[in-house]
Amino acid sequence: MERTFLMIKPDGVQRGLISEIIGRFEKKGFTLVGMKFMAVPRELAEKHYGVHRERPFFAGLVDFITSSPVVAMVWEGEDVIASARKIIGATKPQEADPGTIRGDLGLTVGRNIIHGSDAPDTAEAEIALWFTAAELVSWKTSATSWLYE
Ligand code: DAT
Ligand code: MG
Repeated sequence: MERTFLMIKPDGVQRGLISEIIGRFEKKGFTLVGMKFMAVPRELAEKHYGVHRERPFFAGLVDFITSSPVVAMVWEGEDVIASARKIIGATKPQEADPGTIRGDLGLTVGRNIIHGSDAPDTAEAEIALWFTAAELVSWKTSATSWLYE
């Protein structure tokens, strides 16, 4: 089973979208294996977005992510990394399809509501960056046989 790292950003929390967003992944059938509501230390935000360090929007992005609490989560399921990216939608909400989180709920790239890992290697690194092994719970929903053949 694959795992991915998702984070409801400060705008999603401030706008009261936590349950709306979590509900989409729950209803899809994915399994929550870790979750914490937290203020993001600057060093963690800089590490998380390290790949964008040289981009002109980096400082603003780190300011934004550290400006207000986030919901950091790990979700599990078949193809959850790519599937969650589809549920999230394109980086720019103006380009995100209706039906996606960003397409339905967002307006601008700097306030695009949620982060999702983009590949298996980044998912593994981001899960390790945000969670300790003890903070992740391995469990199986009783709906498993109704979700998977
Ligand atoms: P994604 O979050 O879809 O993986 P990304 O990794 O390219 O997108 O960028 C990380 C975040 O940085 C993105 O969610 C919002 C911000 N960002 C990206 N491109 C931007 C831009 N051109 N201007 C402002 N912020 C940007
Ligand atoms: Mg990204």
